[in-house]
Amino acid sequence: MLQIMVRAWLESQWRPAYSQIHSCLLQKQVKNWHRSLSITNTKHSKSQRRSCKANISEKKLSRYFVDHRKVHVIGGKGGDGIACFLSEPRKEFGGPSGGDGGDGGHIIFKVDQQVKSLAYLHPFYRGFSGEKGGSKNCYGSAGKHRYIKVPVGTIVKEGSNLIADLNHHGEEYVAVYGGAGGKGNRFFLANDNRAPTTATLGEPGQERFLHLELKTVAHAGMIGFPNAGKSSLLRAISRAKPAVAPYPFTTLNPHVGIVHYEDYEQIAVVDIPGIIKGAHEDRGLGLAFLRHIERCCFLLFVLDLSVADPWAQLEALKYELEQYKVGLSKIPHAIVANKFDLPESKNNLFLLKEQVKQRVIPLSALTGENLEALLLHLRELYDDYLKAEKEQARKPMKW
Ligand SMILES: Nc1nc2c(ncn2[C@@H]2O[C@H](COP(=O)(O)OP(=O)(O)OP(=O)(O)O)[C@@H](O)[C@H]2O)c(=O)[nH]1
Ligand SMILES: [Mg+2]
Repeated sequence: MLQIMVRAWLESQWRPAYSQIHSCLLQKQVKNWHRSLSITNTKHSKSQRRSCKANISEKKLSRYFVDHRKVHVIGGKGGDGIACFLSEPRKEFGGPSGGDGGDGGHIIFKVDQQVKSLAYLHPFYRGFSGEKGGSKNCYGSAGKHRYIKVPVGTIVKEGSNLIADLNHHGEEYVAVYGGAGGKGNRFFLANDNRAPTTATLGEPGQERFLHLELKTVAHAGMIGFPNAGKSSLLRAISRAKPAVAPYPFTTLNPHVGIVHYEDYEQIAVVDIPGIIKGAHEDRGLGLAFLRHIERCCFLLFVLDLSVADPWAQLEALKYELEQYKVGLSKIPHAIVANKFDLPESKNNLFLLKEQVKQRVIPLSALTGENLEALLLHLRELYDDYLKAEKEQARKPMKW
């Protein structure tokens, strides 16, 4: 009602000659008046605003995404035992009554699926110490255990020895034990020594220098040359939003996307930065990122059909994988020929099929052409993986 009155008043003020020029302005004014006058509508207009998260740039993301860290950990020190004697009315010589110190707290790595990187880990952790013992045989309380959250897929190494492989949410690994608490003089009471004055100190906690590495856990890993369209493909089949641009090395960090199927099965696909010929000699971004596909159950080789000799890309990729880890290129895989929408791709596909014996899936991540074939093949690979795990009585990785 108020709005109508305001509008009528404004319209009476302004002559129709100006109305065309000022109609926009007028509407804005009315809107603003209306906003300042109506509280409920202001609230409503705020809620209409889209609250979408701004994408973090790849360079910024590199700061947050840390996949290896050196950590120095020391367990909590045990509390000291004390030496004292009880003496109270009617019990003047009550005997030794020094209590034991509490044990120091451990430091425990605990897997949390909400944590995605090792960036939040500090270089040094010290466990909580136990309290020292008290008089009247009171024991000191033990130090609390300190939990450090790590992402799924973290491996813990000491020197070159692998000591823990943390793969499931909630899994724990005791990195260092806290020291044992010292003994109070009550502990040393014996028949031949009725008044011991000995009490021992708490032991220091265990100390270790550990190296944590994150190996992203996903079912499928996408491998390809820079600009082959890996990120575009991940955007097309999942809700992940890796950056896409027409220059090489757009992707600088691994990105995981989840492909959903009608029967609620979910397949995790990881897109890692592009690999070039000679990456094992540290060319391009090197092979360090291959640690993120080491655990993948199957691979997707993404080839760019618009370049001449796309099979040379495939051979180079397989060679680089073998240089990183023998046998890595032989795990189950699919060959995806991207950019099928481009005119030169038709002929290249024909030549590629002649060179490669395996099935090639031509598709276009840009137009979405033939994506269903990839999704179906991905599911076949996933079902084979489930079957193999079942036969070996192992728990398959589920998302
Ligand atoms: N015509 C056409 N262009 C595509 C297709 N897929 C990707 N592109 C383009 O290719 C360029 C590179 O795509 P990206 O998805 O960033 O490639 P990438 O493999 O992730 O590259 P890096 O992150 O550098 O390794 C972009 O300009 C895309 O628009 C496709 O199917 N057809
Ligand atoms: Mg990319």
